[in-house]
Amino acid sequence: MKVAIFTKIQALGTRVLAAIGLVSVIGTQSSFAESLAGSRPNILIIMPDDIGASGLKHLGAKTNYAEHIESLFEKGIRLTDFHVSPTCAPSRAAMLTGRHECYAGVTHTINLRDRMNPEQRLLTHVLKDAGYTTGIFGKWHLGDDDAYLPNARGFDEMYIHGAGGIGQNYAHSADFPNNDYNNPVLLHNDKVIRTEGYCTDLFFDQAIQWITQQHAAGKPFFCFIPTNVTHGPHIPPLKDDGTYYPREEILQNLDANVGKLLKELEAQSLMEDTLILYFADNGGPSFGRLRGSKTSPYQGGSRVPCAMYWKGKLEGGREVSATTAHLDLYTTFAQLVGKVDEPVPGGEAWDGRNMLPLLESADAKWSDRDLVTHKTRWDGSADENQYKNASIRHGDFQLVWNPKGEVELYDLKKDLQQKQNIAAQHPEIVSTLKTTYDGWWKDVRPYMINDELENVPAEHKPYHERYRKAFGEAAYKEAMEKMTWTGGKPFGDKKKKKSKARSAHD
Ligand SMILES: [Ca+2]
Repeated sequence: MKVAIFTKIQALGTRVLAAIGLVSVIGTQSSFAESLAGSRPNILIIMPDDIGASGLKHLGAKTNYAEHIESLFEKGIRLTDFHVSPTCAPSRAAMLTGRHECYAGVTHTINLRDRMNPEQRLLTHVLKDAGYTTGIFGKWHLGDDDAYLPNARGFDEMYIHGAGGIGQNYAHSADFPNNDYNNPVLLHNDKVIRTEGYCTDLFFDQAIQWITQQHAAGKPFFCFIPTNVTHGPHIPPLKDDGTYYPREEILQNLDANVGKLLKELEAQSLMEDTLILYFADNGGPSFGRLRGSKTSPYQGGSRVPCAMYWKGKLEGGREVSATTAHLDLYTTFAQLVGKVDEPVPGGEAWDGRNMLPLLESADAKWSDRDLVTHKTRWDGSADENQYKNASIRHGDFQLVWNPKGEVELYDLKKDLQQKQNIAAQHPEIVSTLKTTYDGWWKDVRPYMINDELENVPAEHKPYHERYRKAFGEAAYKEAMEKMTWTGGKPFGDKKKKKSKARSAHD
């Protein structure tokens, strides 16, 4: 069956590639080494929010706030053309489903359009079927109602904040009222809990405790740590004297937590049995290397640092320049944990692939692929936005529809920063890529189940209801009176209005 899956991917890839005439390298089944398939390591993903290349000296950061994170890139495999979605909820949906996020109905980060289709089979289900135990510590952002929470979506353990960030308060996407990065109220499985400590410390400490328990019980685990930092507002840890550390401490604190986790894995002799992934959830600071950032259809919106470290198993310090993506993790992990019969979600040329061959061998062949990016988050109808803030990649070429809907073409091999629009010189490539994109849109459009929702209430805040039920009406009323838009201190209190602050970390 394993052969059948690979053969299907290759056949699809070959057919599409041949059709558009942009073939560069085509892999064959016989060239794939498969020594990692079925090796069943623990899997650990650290995915900070909006972090981009912050703190990473090898990608141009001027100051080193991230020595432990950087060490993963030094000791592990660096994927230099790894892509995620341009914003938060979409990236999570694509990673968990192995397909573009629109197939899961996720077309926004708020407005109930961040709710991942509850019918969808997820990566967590694959892993659980393979005997893994699964835990999430941090930011979920794929629906706040009970039926959408991680515990209902294949996670055995859940220790999370609500909505898209601690303290967020949109009409249909709200965290616990007046929540803060320091001493946050969190949802721990079926309990609403008050905590003491800084959010990132809490998420990592809980993850370490959980990992220790799983290890003691002899269970292979999937541990997902999607932190809310470094998304805005940028609220740093609180000192004992009631003042705050500098804003840079947010990243230093994150790095210290990564260091603490790595040290703990080493102490428990888990390093040789654990595949560790680190990547940003969407585009962010790139120090001028890439055009655009979060929400952008250009490379800066989706191309993010990604390291994969597995002590003794993956060749350290090697770069993988093949075009890879978060939507490859579903099928890659299915193979890794021995679920070799797991169907490839979708199975189209624009869907996820098994990237194990790239991890196993520097000589692995990897055919060019169709990779679609869309900002989503549109106002108005989906169809009005088919050709806005979108792009399709194949090989070195990326076709972009800018915010005005104008067509641009870039050769990334010659022009990674996307300064030279060569659409006029290559009408045949524009036409071929557009045809593929149109096929993708036609295929995915019926899956956008959260667009055109009917009878949407003016407000919908499940975390407010949980707070009220847990702590009573008086406590809820008090929290509501104190709450600012951001819900955070000190920046929320000072601004008293919607914050548009973006990460300024370098
Ligand atoms: Ca994000």
